Amino acid sequence: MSFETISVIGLGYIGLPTAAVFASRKKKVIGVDVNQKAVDTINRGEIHIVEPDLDMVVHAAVTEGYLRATTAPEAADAFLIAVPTPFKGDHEPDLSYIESASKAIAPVLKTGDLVILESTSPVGATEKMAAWLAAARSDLTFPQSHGSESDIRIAHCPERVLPGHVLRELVQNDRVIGGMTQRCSEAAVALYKTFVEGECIVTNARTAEMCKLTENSFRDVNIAFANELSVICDKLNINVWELIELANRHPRVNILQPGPGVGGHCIAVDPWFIVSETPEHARLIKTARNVNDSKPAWVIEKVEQAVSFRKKNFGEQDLTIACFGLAFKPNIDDLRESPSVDILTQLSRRKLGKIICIEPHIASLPENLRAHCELVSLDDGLIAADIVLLLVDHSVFRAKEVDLTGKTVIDTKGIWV
Ligand code: SAJ
Repeated sequence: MSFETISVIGLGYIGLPTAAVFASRKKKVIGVDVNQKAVDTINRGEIHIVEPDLDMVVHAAVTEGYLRATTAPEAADAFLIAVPTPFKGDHEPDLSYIESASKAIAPVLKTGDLVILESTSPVGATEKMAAWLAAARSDLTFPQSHGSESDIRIAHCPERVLPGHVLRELVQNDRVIGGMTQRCSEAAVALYKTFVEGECIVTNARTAEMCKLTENSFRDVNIAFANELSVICDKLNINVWELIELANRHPRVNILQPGPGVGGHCIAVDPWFIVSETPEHARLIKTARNVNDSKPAWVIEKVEQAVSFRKKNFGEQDLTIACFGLAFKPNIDDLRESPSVDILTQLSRRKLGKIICIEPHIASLPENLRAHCELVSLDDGLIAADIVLLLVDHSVFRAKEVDLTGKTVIDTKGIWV
């Protein structure tokens, strides 16, 4: 099976690196995105997202002529759909981007083409995608009606890469390949073998969908355990970090780290796709989500208590609250879906004092945060702070020798306590 031309639909955090890696293996790649600005940026050999080294790979792919972006789908031998799958207000998955992408590529499909859904999806989404494609192209046959003999092959192959390490993990991670038929899986394996050095393990589409949701739910449940422990330990006056370190010395215990909440675009979203399908049975998964989602409110309460304590006992009025770290996790500059941003915004609304923030990974604050606080350097933040609120365990914070005399410290990551 040879795939001369590969089309990637959705040029975001997963689609663009995937397109670039195929192109770096000298495949002709057509990237498709509805965002004209993103398309123009990529065609200039630049990138619109933040991911280490991606700029170089995209620049090389575009200048060597292997990668080209467009807003209108064109014929290809394989199509990878990597569009967002957010949830709606009630935590129900929103498949509208997959539906639009399917309807957009349907007119250019031809016999022998492979369509892969890469977006993290609720169980059954690949079958829905197949149905949308079939409805649009009655002249072609699909696996749901014609099995292995179908004109079009369809599979779900979820991405599992860690933001910040995408280019390495795309190549090295094992890949779960869930074809709608054996032949679909074989085609998908052949495609991924272009660059995947990990194993390509074959299963069916529903299991592949559930596998991705399970991986992120597993992590979410384990982080919730750590977060719950941190709240319990605070009540019992026990240092949770010491506790976890001790417990983890047991050969079969491996507790994760508590924090200000769970951010990012995956772990806080994907477990809901299981809950919404099986609400009566996904009790633990749902509780874990709620435990993690309630952690920012707990942190805010701690700050409120600290402010009233200082006002009452020291008569201080103009307190400065310094928030250390805004990114959704350490050593990255990605502020999207960050619990720290949520905490900072809510603190400023409560008018508890002057809010300043320290985020060494960004040069300036995004527009929506400028009204709430000022971005200062690590040293200036440490000098100005009455209340030190540590929200992200960036390496630069860990490495800093800090003198916190006279300050109230709320350390959600346990590095300065
Ligand atoms: N976090 C904690 N305590 C921990 C570990 C993480 O509070 O011990 C927090 C982080 O600070 C962050 C959030 O959890 O706010 C998520 O961070 P993460 O590093 O656990 O995960 P993501 O969202 O960057 O990437 C995850 C990965 N999934 C798993 O590790 C199972 C990645 O492999 C997936 O590809 C990605 O989701 C995705 O796209 O689904």
